This record gives sequence, structure tokens and C-alpha cells, in this order.
Amino acid sequence: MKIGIVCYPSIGGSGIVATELGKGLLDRGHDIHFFSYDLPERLNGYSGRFFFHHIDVPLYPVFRFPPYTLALATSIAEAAEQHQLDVIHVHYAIPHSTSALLAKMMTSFYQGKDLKIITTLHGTDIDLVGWEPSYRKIVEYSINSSDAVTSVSHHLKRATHEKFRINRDIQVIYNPIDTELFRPLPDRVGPNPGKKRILHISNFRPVKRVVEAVKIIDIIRSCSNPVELVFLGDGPDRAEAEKTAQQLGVTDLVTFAGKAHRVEEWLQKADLLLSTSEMESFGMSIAEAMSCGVPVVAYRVGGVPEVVEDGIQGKLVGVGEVCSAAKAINDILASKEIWNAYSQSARDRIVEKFRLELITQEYENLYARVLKQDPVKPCDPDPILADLMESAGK
Ligand code: GMT
Repeated sequence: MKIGIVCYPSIGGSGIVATELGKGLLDRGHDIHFFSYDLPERLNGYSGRFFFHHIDVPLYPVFRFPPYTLALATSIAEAAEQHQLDVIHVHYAIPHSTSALLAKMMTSFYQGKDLKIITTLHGTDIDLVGWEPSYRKIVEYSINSSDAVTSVSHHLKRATHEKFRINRDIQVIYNPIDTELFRPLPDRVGPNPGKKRILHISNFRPVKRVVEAVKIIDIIRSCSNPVELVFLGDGPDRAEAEKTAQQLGVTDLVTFAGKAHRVEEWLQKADLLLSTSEMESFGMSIAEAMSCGVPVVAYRVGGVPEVVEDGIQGKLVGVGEVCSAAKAINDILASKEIWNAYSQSARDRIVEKFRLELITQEYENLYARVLKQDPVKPCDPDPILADLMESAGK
């Protein structure tokens, strides 16, 4: 198949999912065209044979806000015509899904061809940005008008149905993990001797509650296990986390290592992955850590319990329960038996349920099914109109 993949390029879950999936599809012999405003992070140094379409958004003095959505739509439509693409798979609804719909209309108009659109919902495109009144209606319309829609967890599927008026099925397909790249070190037999390393990976946005990770380390230092906390990533709340570390007197235990390019190497050497996010529809860094055999302590939110099972691959605690999180970390790091059991189970779970080959096959099946589907009119209005008329008493 000839497949277009649209994503954000920056270090972040949805871009990672899109590129990992693209690589999986390349391995299976498909032609893959990536569309983004920069080369996605995980394609850097990748030598597979893919096409990259750079979205160029010309600046013009009249534009206060350059119309990226239109430039993307144009690029997709032109590539679809030039390369005869079969399917466009967009990651993150805003604005990718809308751009793809415009491209679909253009392809129909100019070529009389039905370009199939698949939208994968990732999280904040539904429950944060997508829920802004300025975008709500167009997000709803774009979801309803796609040829197929997937979400990365059951939690996100439920949230989408709760928030929006969706007149179609949403298929849950979990995120893919490259279990060959994210694998335990071969000679690893337990937690590191001596100081234990806790990793926290994020873009330091408020939803990640990074300051609480520092507070957790402050609590653990009074326990018997010597620990250190390494933050990977960067973003708006980093300064506050640094300030908190100073105020609590734990600067010698906390490292801010910035954006890491070979995350797998950090994970392989870590003893535990800590997630303090107040929302994760899936939690890519949690799954990648588990794939490396690293136990997890996380807040019990969103789709996280679909990835890590409480008491089997790690521990889940309530949002903001820093004392419980500290105790859970200490319990895991203090016992070689518990650590080994969690570590093995974490690796097994990812290989069994989330490995790249398996998830790639699920998407491949979806593409094949959609290609056989009859063309849908953009947003079949019937159920929504009927509903509207009923509520208007007509
Ligand atoms: O919302 C974000 O944090 C960004 C977004 C992304 O584009 O990176 O992350 C979301 O998608 C990831 C990939 O599916 C999930 O692993 C994250 O849990 C999800 N983030 C949230 O739900 C907050």
C-alpha cells in the first residue's frame, strides 16, 4: 500500500507513535510518506526508504497566524495525486484531521478518487485542545467525516464519546513499541547495586506535575535506599522543578539531563520509571520503560492502567499521593524478588500486547478494510441532524 502519515515532529508521544508505526510498515514493504513541518525526531539517522514531505508555511505580512492547516492540506493532496497514495493516516486530530479532509475533497474534485482518511486520537487533541470552544465543532466534524477513527486506549475512546457527538465506531489500537530496540540489557539480573536510578521522562508541561517527582525524591531519601532522580526532557515547568529541588535541599539527588535522543539507553540502565502525570491517555514512556524490563510507579489516570497492571509490573497510586508513591518506589527498590518479578512481567506484557509487529498488523488490517469500504460523504449528517431536530422539538 501507499500510505501517508501525518504527525508532529517533536519529541512527544503522538509523533513517536506515528514514526514507529511508519517504520513498522516500511519493514512490511509498504511505501510510506511522512508529512510534517520538520523531520520527526525518530527518523533522524534512520536509513529506511521513506518519503518526507516538508510542510512549508509561507509567511506573509497580512497573516498574523500562518495557515498551516491549508499548507498541509495542499501538500497531502498534491502528494496523493503525484504518488497515487491509497490512505492518509493522521496522528492527533488538530488540525491534521481537518487538513486531510480538505485533501480528500480536493482529490475527489481533481481526480475523481476517494482518498481514505484515518484519524488516530491521542489525548489532548480530545480532552484539552480539542475541547476548546474555538475548535470543538471542527474536531467533532473531522472525526465524524474520517473513513476510520482509532484511539490509543479504551479510556480515550470513552472520553471521546462522552465529550463529542460521535456517530461512528472508534477502534482502540494500542500504541506500538519497538521491543527490539527497547529491550533489557542482556546481563541485567536485578536492580543496580548501590544508588538506584529513577527516571522521569516528560515535556515538563503542567499536566506532568514534575514538581511532585522532586517531592517524592525528598521523601524517599529518608528511607534506606540511596536514590537519584534523572529528568529527561525539557519544557515550561523545569525552572519550578529546579527551584523546588533547591528549596528541599535535594539538588545533589536530582539531575536535569535535557532532551535525550537515545532514550532506550537511559531506560536500560534505570531502576524505575516514575510518572506523575495527572492525565495520560496511554503513556508511551511507561510502555517503553516496561519493554526494557523497568518497573513503573505512576498515578492511576486515563489509559495508564491499560498499560501497567497495579501490583504486577509496578504500582499505581492516586494523583498527588506523593507519600504513597514514595513508599511504592521504596518497596520495589528494596526487594530484589519484587523488582525481578515486576521487571520480567513488564517485558512480557509489552512483547505480548504492544509489540510493533502486532500493532502494525492491526493497522494494516484496518487500512485494507477501509480501502474496501464504500465512499462516505463527508460527515454523514443523518444521526446528528435527527438528534438536533429532536432536541429542538421538530
Ligand atoms: O498530550 C500530550 O502530552 C501530547 C501527546 C503527544 O502528541 O505526544 O501525548 C498523548 O499521546 C501519546 C501517544 O499516544 C500518549 O502516550 C500520551 O499519554 C498522550 N498524552 C496525554 O494524554 C496527556
